[in-house]
Amino acid sequence: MSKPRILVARVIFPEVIAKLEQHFEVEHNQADEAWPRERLLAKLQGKAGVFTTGGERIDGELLAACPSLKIAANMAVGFNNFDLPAMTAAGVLGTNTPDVLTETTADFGFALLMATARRVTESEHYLRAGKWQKWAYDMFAGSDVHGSTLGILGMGRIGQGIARRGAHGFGMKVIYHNRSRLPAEQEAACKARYVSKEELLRTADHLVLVLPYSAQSHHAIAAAELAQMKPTANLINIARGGIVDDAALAQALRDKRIAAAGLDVYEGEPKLHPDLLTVPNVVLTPHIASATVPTRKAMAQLAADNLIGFLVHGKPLTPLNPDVLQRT
Ligand code: 8YV
Repeated sequence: MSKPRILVARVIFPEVIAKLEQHFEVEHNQADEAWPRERLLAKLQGKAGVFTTGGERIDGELLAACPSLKIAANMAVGFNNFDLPAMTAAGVLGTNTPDVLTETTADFGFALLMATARRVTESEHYLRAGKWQKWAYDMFAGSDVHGSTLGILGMGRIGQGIARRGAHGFGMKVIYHNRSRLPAEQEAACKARYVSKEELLRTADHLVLVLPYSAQSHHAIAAAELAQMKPTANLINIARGGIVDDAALAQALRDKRIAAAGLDVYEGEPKLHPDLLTVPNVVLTPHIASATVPTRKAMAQLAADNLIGFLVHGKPLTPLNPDVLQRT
């Protein structure tokens, strides 16, 4: 019997390709660049599965053009690149990679928070530019992390990981806002108190965004929300571009409406709003919150195991629209 055919849309670990090749006939994008949409659609013809990395949009148009497709396996916990209702309607399964990246991503949230609060990159640029000539009482004086108020918007697994680090590691007072309140034992584990979004904005010293992107969370932080924050507050976004209105944020940073920001994700990435590149009080990283070697390997393995689980054994590990399973 011939093996099912799958497409791997981006370069990934050779050992993961080797594993997939045991079960599938694999076509693998080996170029540095993502395929343009038209090329992706052409490559998907006759494929039963696609390994995506979060950058490939799986929507009604693609599904109509690629009727052989049965599963899209995202190497990411976020799946805003999937039109899940359209996938469910077309009988196409979507899978993501939860859990395996939680602690690594929470670590990075904290790294960005610390770097932003203590002006790490701004001071390094100053030093590298040869500008460090003398001591000054206020040179790169930032904000304290220990004992401050940590605000978290979006309290899923990663949000709770950040809360635990803040509460137990840095003695921070943790407040959060989420679509729904956590059960009491989960709140206790990360010493977090549920507050309204308005209170969160008004009282957080460090506000970390960890909510999924959707039409509802689009520009959840825009000019009006930034105006409610303390002028001494720092904003950290490790969630998705589009949750923050980047133009409004750049303006708020320029006007010192808030102290600083640490950003890993951007509207329209990998392009950035040009003003973010010119304001000094922002730490910028290129969407690397989950990027440690072990975690990226675990994510790739889980995406591959979802393809194998579903197409070979009929049992994906982390399905997003399990309704499809009942129908197949
Ligand atoms: C990935 C992410 O880097 O998991 C997510 O949702 O944003 C990141 O971990 C990215 O999507 C590449 O797969």
